[in-house]
Order: sequence, then structure tokens, then C-alpha cells
Amino acid sequence: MSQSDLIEPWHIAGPGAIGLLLHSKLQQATESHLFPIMIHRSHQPAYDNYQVIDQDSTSLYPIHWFNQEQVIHNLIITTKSYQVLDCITQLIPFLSTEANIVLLHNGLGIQQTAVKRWPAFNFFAGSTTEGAWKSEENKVIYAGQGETLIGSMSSNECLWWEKSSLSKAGFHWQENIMTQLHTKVAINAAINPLTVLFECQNGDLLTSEKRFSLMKTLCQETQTVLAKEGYPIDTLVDIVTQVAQRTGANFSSSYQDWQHNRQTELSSMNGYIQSLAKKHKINTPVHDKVMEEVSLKALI
Ligand code: KPL
Repeated sequence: MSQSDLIEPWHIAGPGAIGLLLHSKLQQATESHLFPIMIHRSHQPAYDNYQVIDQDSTSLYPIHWFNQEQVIHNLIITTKSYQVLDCITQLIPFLSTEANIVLLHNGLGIQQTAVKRWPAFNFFAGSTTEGAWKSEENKVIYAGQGETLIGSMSSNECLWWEKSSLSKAGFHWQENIMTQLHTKVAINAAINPLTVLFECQNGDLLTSEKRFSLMKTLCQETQTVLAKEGYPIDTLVDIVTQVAQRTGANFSSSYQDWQHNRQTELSSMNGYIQSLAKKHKINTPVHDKVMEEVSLKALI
């Protein structure tokens, strides 16, 4: 991470629930000259503050919106995976030449494309288990505390991480973030499409023989593909079973996208596994069939 993290504010693109939650954490952690700046796609946001509501308190935060006049040295992107490349393209005129860019979306594939397309930027990838949703445009319900992990896509070091605004805001540095993200994508590829196909909660994948057996086959295919790619996971079925148990009452993010008529991020989950399979000339018939069936009911 270039040292501009210590002296320039972070910009956040994507004022969804996670974007606003991270904004609130950065704002709490930094001095006013480093307060984060929010970027709205339309550049005409309708609100200038928002509430974060958790179990025992409600806090109000002001928002400083990006007005296309500042140079962006540090950027966190919390949009959906399929919006990331367009988002960077639109911000190119405002980004400093060696900007730090943190990509914080579900799935994989987009991160690697971004690094190849814009080699001068310092790219970081991350993953968050924070649970938040919006009850209104500017009201965030903080439903479950989680962790936000960030790591570099080019080197494992970040010498001044402890002093950085991101660290002060409670984010954690993760060496080998790509290994972490491959395990996460393997879990998503086994759970997410099936919850859309069977219109069920995560835990319901464990209670029917048919669903569980499909989940197991997806895991086997993914394991073969990821081992070839250099990310071996020995016990994927066990890992996925534990996650489905732990998040049993959750509706997966893909299920929620489908329910709200939004595009899902399955192209960056199962689609990513399929693209690696193609590269290594491995057949993944169950991924292919599941994706074909999901695409008949949802925008993947
Ligand atoms: O990450 C998830 C998602 O829904 O995208 C899981 C782990 C499946 C939890 O719901």
C-alpha cells in the first residue's frame, strides 16, 4: 500500500449497506481531515447523513460526497462484482497514478482482470463477514458483527499497516488473501446457486438428500479445479457443511439478489470455477447444468 493511506482520505464507491458501514467505521477512526468521502454513481445523492442502527444504539453520520474536484489517492469499491470494472473506468480521470484500490466484492475473476488492465494501481482484495442491510436509503441496520480482511494482490507486505486508517477502523491485514478468497468462492459456488434453484435458506441444503448430493458434487468439481490452479482444499464438503449449518437461517446473497430482481454475482462464483476449468481442460458437468438452470430464472 503506498503511503498515501496515511495522509489522504479514503474514498468509498458504492453507498450500499456495507459501503456505508465501512464509511462509519473509517469516520469514527480518523481525524476530520482524513474523513472518508463517499462516491455516488449519479453524483446527485439525495441525503447528506445516514444512521447506523445496531442492537442497542443508533448513530448518525454526516456524508461528504465526492464532487469530482478531488484527486482520489485511496479507493474502496463496495459495488457488486459486475459493476467494478465500469466503476474504475469512470473514476480514471480522478485517480492518482499510483492509487491504492481495495476491491471488496463477492467472487473472483474481476480482481485479476483489474490488475491486468490497470497495472500502475496498487490493488488490494478483501472480504467481509459484516452483516448489514438497508431499511431505507440512508438507514443501515447493523445485523451482525463480522470481520473485514484485506490483503495485497501483489505482495504480502504492508509495512505501515498498523498506522493506516484501515487498520485503525478495525480492518485486518491478511497475508495470502487470494488463498482466502479461493476458499470463499468455493463455499459460495456450492451454496449460492442451489439456494436460488431450490428457493431455500442455506441450512435447507443439508436436509434433503437430493440437494446435499448436488452440493457434494459441486464441491468435488470445485476441488479438482482449484487444486489444478494451485489452491488445494482437502475437505471442502466439510467446510461447506459447517458454513451451511452456521448460516442455516440465512438466505444467501444470490437468493436475495434474485428475490429483489437484481443480477446475482454467480458469474464471479460458479462462473469463475467454470472459467478455470476451461483453462485446465477439466469437465464440470454439474456446474454447467446448475448454472444453466439458474440462468433460466435469474440474471447471473
Ligand atoms: O457468503 C455467503 C453468501 O450468501 O454470499 C454465504 C457464506 C453463503 C452465507 O450466506
